[in-house]
Amino acid sequence: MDLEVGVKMVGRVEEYIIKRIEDEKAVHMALIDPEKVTPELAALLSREIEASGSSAIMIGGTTLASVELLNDITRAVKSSVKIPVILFPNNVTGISGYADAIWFMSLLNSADPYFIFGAQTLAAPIIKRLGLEAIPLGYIIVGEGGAAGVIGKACPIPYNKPELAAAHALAAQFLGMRFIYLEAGSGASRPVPPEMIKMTRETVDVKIIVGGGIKTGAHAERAIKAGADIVVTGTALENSGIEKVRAKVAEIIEGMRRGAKNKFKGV
Ligand code: 1GP
Repeated sequence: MDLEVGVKMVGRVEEYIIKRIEDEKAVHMALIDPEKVTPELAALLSREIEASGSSAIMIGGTTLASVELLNDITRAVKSSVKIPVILFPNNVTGISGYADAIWFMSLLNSADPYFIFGAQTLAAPIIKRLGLEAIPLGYIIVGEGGAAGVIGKACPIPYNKPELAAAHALAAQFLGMRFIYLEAGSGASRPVPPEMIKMTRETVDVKIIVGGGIKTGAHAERAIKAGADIVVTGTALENSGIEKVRAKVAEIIEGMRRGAKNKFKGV
């Protein structure tokens, strides 16, 4: 049964993401950490990333505290590419009016209410005032968790407890969130295991994003094959440098395409 909903909740960037997932079965997003690049480098990198077929640029970093720095980087990226620029905030300082949208995220397995609903309450009026599209996202930290786990005071879900990740994701879906992010932590030595992605996929209907420690086409292939809709890479692109970033994104996207052709086979 279709229901008429009075308020239009889904904005242009989200519609674009959903369309690309429907068309391509696997979407790549590149993460740029404002603390690791200059505006000039961010502009060059994002052009290369767009040219190699990535669907969006995400901007954020776990220890980011300078709105000025974020604004400089976001402005440089936004003026360099046509694909959407989506903020990936670590705190209320992760908001910039130069972006197209923001992942409006709650760290579901934090022990600190600030990261579940506190920062969001402070941020919401700013986001509205800036006219940013807010895309609701349940953020779940698993495995090593990295710096995001420490800063966000997460209780990371062990890799051998996929049912806990799936239960968190289902609770998020019941709360109305439209995306789930399984996060292993930036630079994680082991990406989110396929079994955890698969169980989450079998449990929820919302879109699943996977990131943290995805460094190769084979890693990306495994994540998509297990049921991820979106793969995010940051560290692998940073480490490639400007000369090799185009080839690295292409390798990851090729892996994702292979994964999309073999979805759910032999996971
Ligand atoms: C971190 O999931 C993202 O929040 C990306 O992780 O830097 O390991 O690619 P990497």
